[in-house]
Amino acid sequence: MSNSSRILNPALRSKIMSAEDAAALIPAGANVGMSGFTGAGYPKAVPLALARRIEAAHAKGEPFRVGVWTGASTAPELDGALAKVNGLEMRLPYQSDPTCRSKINSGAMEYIDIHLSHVAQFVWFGYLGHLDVAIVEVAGIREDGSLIPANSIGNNKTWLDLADKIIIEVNDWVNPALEGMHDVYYGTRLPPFRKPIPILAPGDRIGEQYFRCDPEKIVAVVRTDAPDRNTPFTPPDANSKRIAGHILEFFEHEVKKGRLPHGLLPLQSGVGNVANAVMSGLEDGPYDNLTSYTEVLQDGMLQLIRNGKMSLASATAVSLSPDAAASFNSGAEELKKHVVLRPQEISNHPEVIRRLGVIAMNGMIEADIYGNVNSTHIAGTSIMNGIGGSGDFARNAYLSIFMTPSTAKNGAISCIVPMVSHVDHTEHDVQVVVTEQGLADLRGLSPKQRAKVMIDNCAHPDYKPALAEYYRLALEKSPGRHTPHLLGEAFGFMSEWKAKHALERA
Ligand code: 0RQ
Repeated sequence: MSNSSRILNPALRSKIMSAEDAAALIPAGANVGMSGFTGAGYPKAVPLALARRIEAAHAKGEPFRVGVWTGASTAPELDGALAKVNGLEMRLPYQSDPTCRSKINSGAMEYIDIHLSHVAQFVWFGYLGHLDVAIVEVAGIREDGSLIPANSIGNNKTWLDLADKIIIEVNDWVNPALEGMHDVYYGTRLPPFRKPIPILAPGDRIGEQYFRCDPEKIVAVVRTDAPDRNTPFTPPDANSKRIAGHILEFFEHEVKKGRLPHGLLPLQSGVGNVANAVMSGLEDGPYDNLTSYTEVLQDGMLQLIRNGKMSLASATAVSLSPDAAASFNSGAEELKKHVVLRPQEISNHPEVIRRLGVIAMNGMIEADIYGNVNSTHIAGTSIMNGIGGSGDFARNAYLSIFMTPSTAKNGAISCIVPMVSHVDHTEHDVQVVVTEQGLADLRGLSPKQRAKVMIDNCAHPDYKPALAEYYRLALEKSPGRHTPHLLGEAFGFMSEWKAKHALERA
């Protein structure tokens, strides 16, 4: 299908222009809501043109920065390009771009890390200020001006509803057969007028296939033909396979105990090596008719659908390797029976997650001996990516699992620590911790009982003696014995490893 036949509304066809002309419509200081979620469905041309405009303004000594709000992480053409030219005043919610990360950590730009289910409602509540411009990638524009979503939905509905001006990118690369996969819910209201979200099963459709959009607000339509940024697939390494093995054994145990049904419960899983290893493990496992209620559909889940092991996946975006993306694109027609893409405030909605009884599996940076989890900060001060949807799922899940290799940086740092240097998920939201060493089932345990299981089952043998010694001393000298700690020493313990790591790197 050519771009012109993707733009069926005559009034909007007359607004087709270059990315440069569209970027010229964005004023300095604007808050810009952009589409994009884990490298899928982000605008490919206008952010790059905006970055060039900002660079030119800076060369003339004119200040020019914007606030950028998205669904989640995007790509070098968006976050990377704008961060590189110091064009970002404020960025929210989740990012994973190296340039953006280094600007945030050097203090050159502001970043707000927000639960992904909170973003849209915070904008509606007026917590984040006014949204001036929306830039949204779509698969096509229908005759009546409604928009066919692309490979992610994220916060696009909110951006289109609330922005003063809208720039639409129509991407020819997206398979038009995607039409019908989306479910855009228009039933959300502001308190006190909210109603239950009527999703009773992961595949329930409660909304519309298209974005409604006031054509009067659309100031530019830009044509593109460019693939999403897809992360190459790396086969699971030995540690990921071991972590996956512990989780699958645990599932079997839970089914035997009658705490999980035979088809398990809807799965949520992050992206990356470990998540893919768990999904590969499920392929050979005894479970059929699996479902997921998750944020992103990654390679492993797509494979489970293809093999008939997973009947339904609900997400807000795809996050695929180039091969899987090609397969997703070509198979869109068939996949529509098995995949629903929703706005992120619905894919990550606490009410639905709690009702469906989701099994949440997320990565982390470190956990402490009492089960508090740090997902976002290195050594307590530098951001890695952000909390993403992990908090939406962890707090409301039927079973909340966090996983990591037991050490980082070639063994120089233990990921099991006395006290986490930053808390994203409190001990109350963490039920199971898994490393390649083993699995700590923290359910029903007091803090002191948890400490023993964490050290025994999850810590690396190189760090087990030091952790056990810390705990022994804390038990002896801590002023309170409910959650024994030696506040003066808890972080000193880590500083020692970090100093050792710095020495090794020097
Ligand atoms: O750094 O790349 O410089 O080597 O952290 O660690 O082991 O590659 O693991 O890619 O799975 O990421 C928590 C960041 C894990 C991710 C986190 C260093 C390590 C490496 C990455 P290098 P790995 P992963 C659904 C849910 C929050 C969002 C979320 C994340 C880098 O899972 O962002 O869960 N989670 N979303 O070397 C120092 C430690 C370290 C450490 C790891 N203890 N100390 N460095 N690293 N542990 C998905 C979405 O929301 C979209």
